[in-house]
Amino acid sequence: MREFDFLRPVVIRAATLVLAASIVVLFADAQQSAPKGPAYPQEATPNIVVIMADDLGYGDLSCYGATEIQTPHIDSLAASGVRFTSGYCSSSTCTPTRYSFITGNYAFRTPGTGVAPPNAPAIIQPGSVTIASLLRDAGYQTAVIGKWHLGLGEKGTGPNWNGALKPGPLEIGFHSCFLLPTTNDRVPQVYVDDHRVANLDPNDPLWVGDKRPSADHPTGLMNRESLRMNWSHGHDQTIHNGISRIGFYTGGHDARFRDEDLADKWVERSVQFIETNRDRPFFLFFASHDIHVPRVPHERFAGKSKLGYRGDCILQLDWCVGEIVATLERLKLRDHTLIVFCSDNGPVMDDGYQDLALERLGSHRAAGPFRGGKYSVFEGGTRTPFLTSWPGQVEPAVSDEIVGTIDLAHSFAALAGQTLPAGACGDSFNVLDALLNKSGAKGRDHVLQQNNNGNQLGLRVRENGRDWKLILSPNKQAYNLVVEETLRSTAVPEIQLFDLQADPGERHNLAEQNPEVVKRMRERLAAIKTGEGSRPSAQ
Ligand code: NG6
Ligand code: CA
Repeated sequence: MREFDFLRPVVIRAATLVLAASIVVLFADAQQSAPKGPAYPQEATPNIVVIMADDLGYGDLSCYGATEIQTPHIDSLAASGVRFTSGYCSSSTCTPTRYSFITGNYAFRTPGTGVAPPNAPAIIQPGSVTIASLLRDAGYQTAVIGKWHLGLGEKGTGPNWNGALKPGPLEIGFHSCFLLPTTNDRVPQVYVDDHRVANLDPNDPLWVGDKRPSADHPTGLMNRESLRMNWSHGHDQTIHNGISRIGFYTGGHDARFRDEDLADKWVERSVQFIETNRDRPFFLFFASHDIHVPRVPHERFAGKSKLGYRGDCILQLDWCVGEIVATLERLKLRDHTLIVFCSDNGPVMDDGYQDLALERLGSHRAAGPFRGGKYSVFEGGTRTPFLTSWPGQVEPAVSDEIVGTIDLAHSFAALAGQTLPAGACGDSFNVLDALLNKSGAKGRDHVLQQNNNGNQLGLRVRENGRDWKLILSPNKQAYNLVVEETLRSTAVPEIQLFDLQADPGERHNLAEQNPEVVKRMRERLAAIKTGEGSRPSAQ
């Protein structure tokens, strides 16, 4: 009866039995007139929390086989639910994966959905059907907290950093947002609270640009010896918190955050959101910046892993998951909440800073058994940790069904009793039963993987007990190295075909021996590319 807690002080102050009795009557009345429950049956509309990690690889968690690092909170989430071994994000970089997660459409269909620069305008147009708008229309309170990286502001002008920052998440279905606007390595290092930069002093306006603003503006290029974390490629522009970034900015000093505090802030705001909405269905997109560069964990995690800053940030991410789960438990919401844990792309070691990720790697294999990582359409780029947990509703299991972040829009809509408007979320499959591990439930029969701008595509097809993987690289160039190597583009054959069961590490190109399979898969890929969407009409 927590909704009547506010009556307690009144009861204590009640001096007479008469008053106490009248409160009892009032209380009974309130119970009588209270709605019988939310508009949707409790069982059918759990709260939904999507925790999306940044650049976390298949092999980065102890529940996925890592031995050099322990992730107890994420492991217990896995033990309480389904651990997918074929869970995907749709791209091997951030912006396109997030675009397709939010819209249910493959990013390659929409030009301009590659990694967004600091002053990018909103990439998803106001009024679009999104995972958030679908759940909002089903009666959910919706919020995104953490990394956005899908642009803010009008086309043509981009973000109005000193005014109203819109359109953005609030114009596409989120009731509230608290954001890192792009990435922690892109300027500016400020929080966005709904439509405003938080704590911005109007007398110290924020300027963001891609040209050095003045001759005396310190940069990582000119002041390298002053940096606390050196850059290795890119990241040599404006310096903040002793670390140089991508892009330039001035002003907004009161608004600037410390990198060390980001994780705590996401958790603090998420706990507030959950507490505020404890009595109604909510959807929280918890978009962690961990373990993206620059990897700057809070002091209490620094040096706590064997793997250097990269490992320390994994510990920090694990802590965040533990805090969210603990909050749900404290509020007795755990059995009424579906949690999905995923990543936005595969792992990378040196992504532009000398943070010893490669040097401290030891025997850790961030992409697990897979080849490639971030930027790649080998499995390591898009096959990532993927967990679902809903105690009492989802039987714990390990599942090899194929599911992806792009499917969450349609699957959650189904969970909340919404039908998709015509033409919406055209690449999002309803794999709800597979996500909930219903007996005999099937996931996808194929999954498409793209690189940042979609000029390299991979297609995995599961047919007759086989898992074929086709990779088309029209430019014959790709970031297709194993993740333990230094990132660079190399020459690759235009057509590659792998048998994922026999060769999960994608080492043996079978294209020449299997022309029929290549032909069939190319036709299938062409059909997915040219159609408006790829969801079968039966879905
Ligand atoms: C690249 C950056 C990389 C990272 C990536 C986006 C350089 C040299 N590299 O351009 O550091 O920021 O973009 O990462 O600048 S993502 O996870 O948000 O997609
Ligand atoms: Ca990422």
